[in-house]
Amino acid sequence: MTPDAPSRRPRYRTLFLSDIHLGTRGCQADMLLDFLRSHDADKIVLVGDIFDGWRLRRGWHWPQSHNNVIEALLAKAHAGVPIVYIPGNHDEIMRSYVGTHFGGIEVKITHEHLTADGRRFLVTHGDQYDVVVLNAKWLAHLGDRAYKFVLGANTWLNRVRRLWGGQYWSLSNWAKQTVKRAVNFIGEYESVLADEAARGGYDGIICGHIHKAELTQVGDVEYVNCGDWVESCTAIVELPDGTLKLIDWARKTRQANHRRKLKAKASERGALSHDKTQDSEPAA
Ligand SMILES: [Mn+2]
Repeated sequence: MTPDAPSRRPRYRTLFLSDIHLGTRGCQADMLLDFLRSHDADKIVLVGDIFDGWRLRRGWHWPQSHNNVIEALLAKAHAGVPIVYIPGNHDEIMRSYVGTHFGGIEVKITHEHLTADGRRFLVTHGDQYDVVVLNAKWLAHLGDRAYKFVLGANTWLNRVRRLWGGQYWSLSNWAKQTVKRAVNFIGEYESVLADEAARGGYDGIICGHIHKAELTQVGDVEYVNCGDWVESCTAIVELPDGTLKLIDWARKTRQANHRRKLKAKASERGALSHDKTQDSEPAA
């Protein structure tokens, strides 16, 4: 091993991951493991729906690769990387642990992230805004206190639903059923979350929940969505200078595989033409 080998790997200031959905068949744990192996960061923020408690209740699906993801994260925490865990609606059971630390992991309901270049971001899973998205038009006319009341009532209603054994009603799942509705929903969601950041005087918001990675400017604030590890395999990283970047790991993996195939084909062709030259040589 050469002494400079580890420094060739990019080191990020922060890594943001959301909607991993461990415990479901859709979770692409191997892709995430591959990603975690090649991405080191000084801090990791888990932005909700890390495991899927709802799905686990209906049927146990927990292969070794899902354990490996947990182990990889715990190993990073053990090595001194601070991890912030913000529960989402699927792992809302973790909301009972808000304010606690375990194995170097801090559980928080929301988090304020300060980038290296001094920008303030509100970090939240985002499910609590489903109700605002659904009722955006008339909620816009409400005052601040009424708005907060509606948000609180939504959380409370979902808690009651859980006590009765019902599922969290997900607006994003409902919206995804038709393309038109999904497009409208994504736009509404982005503007509601951007509004929330502006309301709190933040420079931007980092969220998840709708499984649609994004890094864009909405009005005066930056809207950043981590995406997911079910459909798209995406993450948000912060570079040492504070720049936020969206990584599409599925696409990067596809491109790397394609390059490898081309290389293999080229060397095969090279070997073939080499054989031919040898063939054309007069036999001794
Ligand atoms: Mn969610």
